[in-house]
Amino acid sequence: MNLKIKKIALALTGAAMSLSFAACSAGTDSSTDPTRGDDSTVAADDSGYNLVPRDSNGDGLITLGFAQVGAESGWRTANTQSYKDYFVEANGFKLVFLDANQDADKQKQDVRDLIAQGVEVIDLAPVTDSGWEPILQEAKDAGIPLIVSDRQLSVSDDLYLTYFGGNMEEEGKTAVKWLQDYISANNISDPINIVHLQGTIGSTAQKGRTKALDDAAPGNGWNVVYQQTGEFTQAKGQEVMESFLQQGKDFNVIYSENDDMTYGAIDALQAAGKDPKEYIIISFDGNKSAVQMVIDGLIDVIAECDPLLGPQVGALINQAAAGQTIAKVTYSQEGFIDSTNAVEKIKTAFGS
Ligand code: GYE
Repeated sequence: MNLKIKKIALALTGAAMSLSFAACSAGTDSSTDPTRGDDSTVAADDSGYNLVPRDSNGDGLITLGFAQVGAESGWRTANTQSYKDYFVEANGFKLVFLDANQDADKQKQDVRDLIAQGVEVIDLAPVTDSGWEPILQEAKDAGIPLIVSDRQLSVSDDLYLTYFGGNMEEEGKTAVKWLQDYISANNISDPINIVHLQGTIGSTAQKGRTKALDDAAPGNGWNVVYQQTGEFTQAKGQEVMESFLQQGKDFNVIYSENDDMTYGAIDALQAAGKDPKEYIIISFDGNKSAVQMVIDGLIDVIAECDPLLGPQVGALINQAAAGQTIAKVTYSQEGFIDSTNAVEKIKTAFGS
């Protein structure tokens, strides 16, 4: 039997939900005028990495080779579009776009292809975080600066120029703190049994969000009754949820590491004749349709993750090209969306 704790729970006030965010400001300035191609503008960063983007072929544009993860989610579609919109000639760029189709091995070949093509800067949004040292060293040896975006890497930081994107563990902590606050504000004493849909295993988006829940569950007395990857896709999220439902254990919370898997999980619940409103549903990203589901009471909270990185990465490239030292790591500004702010948040939500 489901515990239906959500049904008895009261809406939280904004005050009870005030969380502190560890996000740093991007601090970028797209108005910077790059001094492209002038060797005097090289600035070494703290790690000793001293390659900066430049117009090495003198065509007046910087060619960015973007090694993208794939097209698995609404977040990803919005992320790709933001690069395609920003990295255009009118902004001083050319874009070479390669899609790894969520395949970590293919993506390593993609980066090698970008090096062979002689692009002037590489942006790598890594599928997974490991095995990158040789390829990053090859880019460095070829004199091509490399930016890591969206997901981080477990490599020494003297192998890349900068990281720009979300702080995945902080996003997970935001979600976990929301659940703690919700439980205490509503005096919920029932056991908390969590279904955990994970993202692509080995991506820092999965590792950080999973770590936050795994770290918090024992101390809070929460049981994670199912934990499996849904690979950040709606279809897989639905399939995994269907198999959990068939196994028949009780649960009252769903912690789903992106909106697309959440849509799939909700479809699976409904197909099994269950009412999603009777579960506490926690999601990540903040697509417009997911924010609408918060307004409709289907999703309870979304830990935000900003996909619109193109202009912000562009500003960092321009700053580095102008010889300014840029931070090794810059995290996006991120919060959460629940019933207290969804009506406001939907006005600026990304995607459809
Ligand atoms: O949350 C998910 C996507 O790496 C932050 O990847 C990104 C994640 C995002 O497929 O929807």
